[in-house]
Amino acid sequence: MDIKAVKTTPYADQIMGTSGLRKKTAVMRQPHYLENFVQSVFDSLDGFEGKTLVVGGDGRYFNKEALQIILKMAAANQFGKIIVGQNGVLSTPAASHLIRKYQAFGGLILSASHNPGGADGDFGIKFNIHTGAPAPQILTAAISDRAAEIDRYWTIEAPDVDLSVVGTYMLGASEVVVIDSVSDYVAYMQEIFDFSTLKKLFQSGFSMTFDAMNAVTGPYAKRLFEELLGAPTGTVVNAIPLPDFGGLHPEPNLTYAKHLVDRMMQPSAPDFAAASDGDGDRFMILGPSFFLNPSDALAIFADYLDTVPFYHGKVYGVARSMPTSVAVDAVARRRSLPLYETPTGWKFFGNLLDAKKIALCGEESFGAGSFHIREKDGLWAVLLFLSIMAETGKSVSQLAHELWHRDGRVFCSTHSYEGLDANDAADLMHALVDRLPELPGQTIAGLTIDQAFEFSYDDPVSCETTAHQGICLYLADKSRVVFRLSGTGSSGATLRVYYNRLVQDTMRFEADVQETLADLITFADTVAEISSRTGRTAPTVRT
Ligand code: G16
Repeated sequence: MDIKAVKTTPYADQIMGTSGLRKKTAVMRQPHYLENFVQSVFDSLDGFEGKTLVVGGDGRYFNKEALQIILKMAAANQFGKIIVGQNGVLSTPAASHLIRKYQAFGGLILSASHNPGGADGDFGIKFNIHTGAPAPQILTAAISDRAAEIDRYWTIEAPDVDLSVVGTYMLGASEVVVIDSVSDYVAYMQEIFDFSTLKKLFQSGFSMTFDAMNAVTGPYAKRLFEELLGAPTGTVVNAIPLPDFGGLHPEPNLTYAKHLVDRMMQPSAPDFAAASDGDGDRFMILGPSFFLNPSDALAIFADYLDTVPFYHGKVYGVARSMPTSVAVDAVARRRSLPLYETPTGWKFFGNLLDAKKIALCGEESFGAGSFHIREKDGLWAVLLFLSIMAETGKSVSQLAHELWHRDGRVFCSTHSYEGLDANDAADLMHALVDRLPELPGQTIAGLTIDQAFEFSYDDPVSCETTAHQGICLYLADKSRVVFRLSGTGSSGATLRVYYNRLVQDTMRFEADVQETLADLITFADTVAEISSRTGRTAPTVRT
């Protein structure tokens, strides 16, 4: 085998964010850019020679070319076996599952998740460790440090591997195993959920739309819902993964999946609708004329997880990211479950899941998951919700109302200001941090601040501390406003402002979310000077 060292020079911007390295596709395609990052990952790991690496991506533009580069580098770096999804495609949850199932050393997942794709869109790459979890903070820091000084990478001279045909190929001394992208994951879902009960749901005339948003979940959803559960052909829409997602922004929320939301507001709406994102780890759930907030979905999952036999006796505890609404906290209290509050980013749940401190975790950003893998899992969330509906006979709206009547309704919303000037956004955050000591006790825009602090997380398993994870302002009525900068954008900055208010008065449960939060929204604009500092009078996305 002709292994060669290629000389290179570092790029200054290979710093991993909330979920791996995400950049404009054109940035990723610069000479040696991807190679530098991949070699920095390998150089930051120990003892992988002869072991297995799982590789795949969400099929976006540049996926195939990037995979061939990675396969050759993995062979040159002496991985023994490389498992890759057919045509280079693996959803993020499927990749996490494969790492665990085949006891791989780790995996490289190519995706910029919910970010748009195409030549002018975004591309991303992340490394997941042997548990299937995203690389922890300590490793991502080491990778970025290595990338800042890298001067060579290893590759081999070899023809491209044919990824279109399932089979085993040799690449230098390494075995490349091309597998069906869908089968292992679908078989695992059949282990977790009772497919005969779910099949009966569809046989009873239950109607559903699943919008794959021209992204990776199409083939998985077709196999699950149409082939195995007997939902009619056409239940899965936008089912063919396209390199540019057909121009759709593959982020299931009220703004970017508006076409689905509009459909669910029609009298002809099906009983249930769901959508997933670019790499299949997010979910959005709707009922007829009803949007289920992801924080409420997490609370419902916590209430009903143990009705699924796979989880009997294993609901150890639950976790949510700090900006996620406190709806799940009430369920945890009611059911005497330990509750953990982590920073934004799935990597913070890994230790809690491994240590069996939690069975379930989730985020306001349309993510939920359990110990079945170590990533959030959009299709699992949809199957779990369908299982709960089958078990209880209740609709999406009924399950949400049941939750509100038990625990009160937590009105919550995330406002994202996308594409801000990075300096303006950083200045806004710094100015707010500087004022934190003086804020408690002040009344601003009619609301009195009770507590003001920056969120810091002490991992109870690794004992590591992660500071500066968002600014929290608690008001006298226990409402909460959180400010943080997104770590998943590829240019400029995105400011996220998270609103949270618990309402116990049942007469107010049907109120409009934004109206219910209006005074908090005015408060946030005033205290953080959002409009004057950014020039924006409204967010880009409200969820
Ligand atoms: C990623 C992370 C999530 C996080 C989300 C938003 O999701 O895995 O944990 O909540 O980004 O992060 P941010 O607010 O920093 O943009 P995904 O689906 O993009 O991988």
